[in-house]
Amino acid sequence: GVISQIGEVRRHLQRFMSSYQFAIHEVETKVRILSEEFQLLHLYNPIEHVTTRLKSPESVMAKARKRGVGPDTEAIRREIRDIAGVRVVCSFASDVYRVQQLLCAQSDIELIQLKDYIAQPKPSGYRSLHAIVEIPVFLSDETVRVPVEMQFRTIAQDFWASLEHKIFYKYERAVPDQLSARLQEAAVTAARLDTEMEQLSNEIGELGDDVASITEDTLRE
Ligand code: 0O2
Repeated sequence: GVISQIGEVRRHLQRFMSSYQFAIHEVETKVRILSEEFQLLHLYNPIEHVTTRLKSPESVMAKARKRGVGPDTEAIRREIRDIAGVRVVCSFASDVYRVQQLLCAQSDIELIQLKDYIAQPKPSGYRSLHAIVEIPVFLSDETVRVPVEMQFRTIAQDFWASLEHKIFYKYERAVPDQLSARLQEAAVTAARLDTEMEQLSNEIGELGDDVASITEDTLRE
């Protein structure tokens, strides 16, 4: 009857959403392993912190509707690739690229798309490196390839983005011009701080050097 049909749809949706939660666990573990290994081996950790988020089924459906994607989970899996999100916040701008390269060089990760909003900031002033990756999730009866949206950014970029995000929602996406202009300026200031901090750390030496050579070694293998 209808009740059992509803039950089945619900189980299907639960299974679908849990594959994204599992993908988040996989990617988060990878980042944590890199982070702990750096700490152990090199007494330097390029990763400040990691956060994750899973889109709610409601906002997945809302996005699908907006994009004209049919309600079937296969189309959604194909078209909506930010259901699972992992954000990696690094100390320095160069670490952002190195950590992204190290992760995406892992043999079970496939890089689907890379968007460099650090080299080309968004009009808002937003800076981050975005990667859509696909990772296999091994379930009891099948293996599914699950897309995960990864954002790599510096502490300063993260600080800026979190405030901008709050303002954006507070004004319901219609931020007054003057405020937008100040946010853009603040983004430039944050970028300048990143450059200065990186130069300082390079001048002190040691920091970062190890990471650079490790990245090269790993990527050569
Ligand atoms: P939330 O609330 O963080 O989840 P799409 O995501 O496919 O609709 P696009 O252009 O492919 O659009 O994605 P994009 O712009 O590469 O990345 C989207 C995510 O990046 C956003 O997710 C934000 O997390 C972040 N982002 C992009 N632009 C900005 C910005 O100007 N300011 C801030 N603070 N964050 C930004 P969501 O789902 O939009 O929001």
